[in-house]
Amino acid sequence: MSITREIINETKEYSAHNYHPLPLVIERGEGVWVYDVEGKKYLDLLSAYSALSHGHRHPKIINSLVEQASKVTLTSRAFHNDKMSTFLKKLCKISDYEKALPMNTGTEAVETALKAARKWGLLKKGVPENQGEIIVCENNFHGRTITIISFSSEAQYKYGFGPHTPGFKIIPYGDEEALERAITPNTLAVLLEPIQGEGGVIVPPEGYLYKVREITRKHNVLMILDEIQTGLGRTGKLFAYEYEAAKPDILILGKALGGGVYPLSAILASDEVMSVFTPGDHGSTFGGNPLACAVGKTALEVLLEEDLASKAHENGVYFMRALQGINSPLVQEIRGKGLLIGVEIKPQYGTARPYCERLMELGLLCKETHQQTIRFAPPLVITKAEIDWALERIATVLK
Ligand code: IF1
Repeated sequence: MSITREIINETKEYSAHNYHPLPLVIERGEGVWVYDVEGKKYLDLLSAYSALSHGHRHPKIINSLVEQASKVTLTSRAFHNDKMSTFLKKLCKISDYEKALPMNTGTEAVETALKAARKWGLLKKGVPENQGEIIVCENNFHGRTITIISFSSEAQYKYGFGPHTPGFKIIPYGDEEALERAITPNTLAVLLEPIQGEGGVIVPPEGYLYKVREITRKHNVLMILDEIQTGLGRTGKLFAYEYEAAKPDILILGKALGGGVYPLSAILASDEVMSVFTPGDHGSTFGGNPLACAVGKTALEVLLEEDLASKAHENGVYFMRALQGINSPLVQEIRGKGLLIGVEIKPQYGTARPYCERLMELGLLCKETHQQTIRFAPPLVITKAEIDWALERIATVLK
């Protein structure tokens, strides 16, 4: 029996079956390439759902990880450490916010943003306790905790996990009138993604984010943008909100913030909003740990030094144009921005999964999202030559 089969069997034996992975076992990663236990090489077009924007094991980021690991890795927030403030200062300067609150996973950062909005509603907007409402969009994906799946529109994410958390209202994505109609005097915030990743790489109509910003400002409602997937260069700008001058009241970051080597997330907000948190209100064992902050600071430096946002813009345009150029009869639509691209397969040609399996055989790793869409999200360090290598194989499968 092959070592791949052995490891997959052992995984089936001892791991919960909460995923359905492609049948390959990765043992090493370098830049945009990964190698399986049989020594086969693959081009990573998923980047761990956009957490590997810097590529696998970026030398400067690994260097920071190793260097900090030789000093101190964890202090808890019961004491200060010498890495958190410099990281948060850099993060605030880059994103133009006054304050940051560091967490670990994206889900935790989303929960932190929701708590900030609820307490802001009570203390600053004067909405009576437990009456506050937060508006979210259909087809959202913001994480997997019980509160967050309570406002998912995906039945599978909710089934069996009730009772669900109250206080949320779901409206259609991309429809600012629906938002205007949904706002009441008890509305605290609207939470949305600039582009819906898991939803199938759904890009909203031009001007939508700007109108959301206008409407929320008019009604004294917080705009919260989840840029865990779209942020940090992925869509061709540092933050996707920059396309429409729709700077949110709370910006949520994660994934690539940890440089692909360590879980790191954060929310960014004004002093006014962040001041709702007083000592002891909220926290986390690993939040703001020196190892994560050392890695995070280097991840931000590499992001700017290598201008990964411009690369994502330029290579994204190139990649999408070339995909259009294949003129595949199987393709319903090609959507996306920068290097966050979705290729929707027409239903009569089946679901996206078999195409991902075929692409894997040709050495390309990607993942389907919501049945019909193949998501291409390579590391932002990918070169045109590597994109061409991928396009040859994609054309073969999509012909
Ligand atoms: C899974 C999806 C992507 C996210 C946005 C918050 C989070 C995510 C916009 C939570 C995380 C991951 C989670 C992972 C698969 C992947 C995913 F398919 F689930 F939806 F990327 F699209 N906001 N997305 O995309 O961050 O706690 O995971 O760090 O749960 O299967 P996290």
